[in-house]
Amino acid sequence: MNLAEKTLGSYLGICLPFCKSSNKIGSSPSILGNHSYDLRIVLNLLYFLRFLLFLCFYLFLLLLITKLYHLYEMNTKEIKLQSEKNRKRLLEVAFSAQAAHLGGGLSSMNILTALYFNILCINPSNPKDPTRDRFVMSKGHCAESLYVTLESRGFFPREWTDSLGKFGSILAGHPTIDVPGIEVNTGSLGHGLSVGVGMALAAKMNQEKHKIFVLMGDGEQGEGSIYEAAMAANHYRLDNLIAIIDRNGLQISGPTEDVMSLNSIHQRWTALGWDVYEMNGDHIEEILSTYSKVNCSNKKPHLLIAHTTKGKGVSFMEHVAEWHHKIPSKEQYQLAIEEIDRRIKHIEEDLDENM
Ligand SMILES: Cc1ncc(C[n+]2csc(CCOP(=O)(O)OP(=O)(O)O)c2C)c(N)n1
Ligand SMILES: [Mg+2]
Repeated sequence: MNLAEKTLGSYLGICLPFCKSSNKIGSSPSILGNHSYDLRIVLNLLYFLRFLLFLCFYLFLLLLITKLYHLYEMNTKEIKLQSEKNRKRLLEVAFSAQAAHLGGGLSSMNILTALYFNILCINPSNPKDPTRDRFVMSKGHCAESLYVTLESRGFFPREWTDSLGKFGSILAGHPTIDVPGIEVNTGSLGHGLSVGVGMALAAKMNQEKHKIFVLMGDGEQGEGSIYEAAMAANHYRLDNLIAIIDRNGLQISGPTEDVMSLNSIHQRWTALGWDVYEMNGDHIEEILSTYSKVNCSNKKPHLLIAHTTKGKGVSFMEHVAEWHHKIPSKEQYQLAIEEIDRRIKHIEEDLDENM
């Protein structure tokens, strides 16, 4: 055996753990006989080719994973962009109607966009599809944020949202079932979860696979009926029910802890038998990754506590209680739009670069 064969043999021995006889190449002439060097070289070449083939396969896998991750990232950025566009639209319709709940609408915008553009299984061209996931906007005072989300997802035309606050508009100040995509009339706080429990129980009884999502406010947590619903959800093991609390720390008149302290929402709901998660609701990535951990067959209802910022996305509205229901002046409105436009431009440029 010459040096070249030895080197190639040991090289293949190291690089080809999957080649059963690679460690014997070049060191055991008995396998092939003494005068079969040519055959051995052919065999070595074949092993080498096999090595190349595996290498290509691994490289291809790596490429595929990178591509999928890139697609995931793009998807997240596109949802972020949509959320910013919806924030802008919310301000437009609020300013034109001279009415809206901006603070809580802005804090829940990322949650709504993540739900409607990624999580919910829905069909805007067939809003009553029996297999659809159900969404209940229990914090119904933030109707305008739901309307702009439904508009952007194609449930109804832009003109409907433009008519908000005008005589004869189909869109009322609180959600009603007259509007395609809206499942329940809400606005009186504390009722959404009870309705959601009923929907989840009905789905279980009918052996239907859809899920029920309920979005509540943190101030809303002062409503006692929520805890009756929470107990029933645990009793009936409604693992098809996902409740979300927009934990923005403020309610109508000030901090939730001053108005009616909540202490640990996490411990409270865990004690009620729920499967509880906490996430940064201002981050689309975290909303999506937290939701991906939810196991909808663990016999427990799920609660996602979304830590958010009331007034998120408009600096002068953030963490300020009065923006719960206040409408900006013309100057404030322009400032807010400029701020959101800057972010939209930034995300769009980022998306263009990565195309
Ligand atoms: C039963 C009931 N009581 C009072 C109100 C008046 N109200 C409207 S919004 C609101 C505060 C809600 O605060 P929160 O749940 O924290 O909502 P967000 O901060 O997300 O806007 C109150 C008390 C109501 N809509 N329903
Ligand atoms: Mg709140």
